[in-house]
Amino acid sequence: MTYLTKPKFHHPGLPKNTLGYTHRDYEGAVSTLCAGCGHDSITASIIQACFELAIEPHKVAKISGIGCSSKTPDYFLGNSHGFNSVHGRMPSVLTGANLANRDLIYLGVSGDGDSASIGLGQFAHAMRRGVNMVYIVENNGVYGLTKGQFSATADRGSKSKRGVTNTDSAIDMVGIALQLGASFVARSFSGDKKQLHSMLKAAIAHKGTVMLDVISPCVTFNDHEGSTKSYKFMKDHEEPLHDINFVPAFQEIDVDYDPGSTVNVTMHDGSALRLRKIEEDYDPTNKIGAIKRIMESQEADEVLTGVLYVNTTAPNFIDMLDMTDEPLATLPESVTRPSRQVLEECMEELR
Ligand SMILES: Cc1ncc(C[n+]2csc(CCOP(=O)(O)OP(=O)(O)O)c2C)c(N)n1
Ligand code: SF4
Ligand SMILES: [Mg+2]
Repeated sequence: MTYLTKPKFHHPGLPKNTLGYTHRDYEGAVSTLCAGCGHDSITASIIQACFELAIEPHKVAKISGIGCSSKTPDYFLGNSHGFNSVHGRMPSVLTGANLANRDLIYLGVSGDGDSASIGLGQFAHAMRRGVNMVYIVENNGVYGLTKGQFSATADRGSKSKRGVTNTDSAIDMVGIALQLGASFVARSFSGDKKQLHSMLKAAIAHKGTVMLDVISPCVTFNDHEGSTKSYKFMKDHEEPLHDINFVPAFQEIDVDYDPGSTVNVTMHDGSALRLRKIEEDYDPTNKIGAIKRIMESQEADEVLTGVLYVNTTAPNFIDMLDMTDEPLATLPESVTRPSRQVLEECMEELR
């Protein structure tokens, strides 16, 4: 089986990555979301990150649920595999695909309603199993597609556009992802392009479960006074932990860094994640410290962003199951199908 997608013919002057692809090769259909929707900025960052990382588009599988956020895989990586599943069920479809073909890069794209409301059970089990994927929650605190009902990530006391106050407490996606066992947990803001873009590149390089909570304002139903997921609220309350710099493995890592002011994390593929500290004492490899800092930020009404936790040695789902090196999807039938004799022996045991 050959995997190479031929770069399409584009204007010869367009910049190319190390594989010869242009930015256009990573784009998708034209977005039908509302102008100014945060989700479109996340789409743009995914396209840019994949272009810069020189990923083969056909080596990516985009899986989503239902919602405006879950529509977005149509707007990026038009040459990749994609499956738009059922509301809240993206994790089980992604897990199944992962079992069948361990060689793909899995991007799970979801919304706060999709993951924290109807899909919370599925989300939890995907996190605790260590499924190899980049799970992105495009978090706007509402069900955008069904016209602005509160989701389970809406903060207690925040107001809907119609003036209703939310009385339930919010689920913090990064807090629960950490407790459930994700090995790379981060939060960003769709309006913070520089941070999101570097974070996405590091997330794709990570082997294991990545959970990215990206605050992504819904300009139509949740961008007003009293919302805690609006552009204005985020501009006023975002509290970045560090400046993120990512150096891919194929680039020579020759930039010096000062260990006093920078945390350096070597990723599985040899690439480097450099976190220049804004907060002196923050250590992204300390899970207990991360949970404590997240809880402190909730108390202080801040929205903490950055790579909150990374563990490059955590076991992942596929390795724990001791799967074959060759993906099940490409093994020949002679290997995957039991012979008649084996089936008869099984039947005999059941008699
Ligand atoms: C089983 C099921 N229940 C309810 C719905 C209706 N529904 C469609 S999208 C949605 C919420 C989407 O919210 P979110 O995941 O936050 O995505 P957003 O549109 O905000 O990006 C709901 C309740 C559905 N499609 N399927
Ligand atoms: S309704 Fe909200 S989430 Fe949906 S496309 Fe419009 S702005 Fe985006
Ligand atoms: Mg939503």
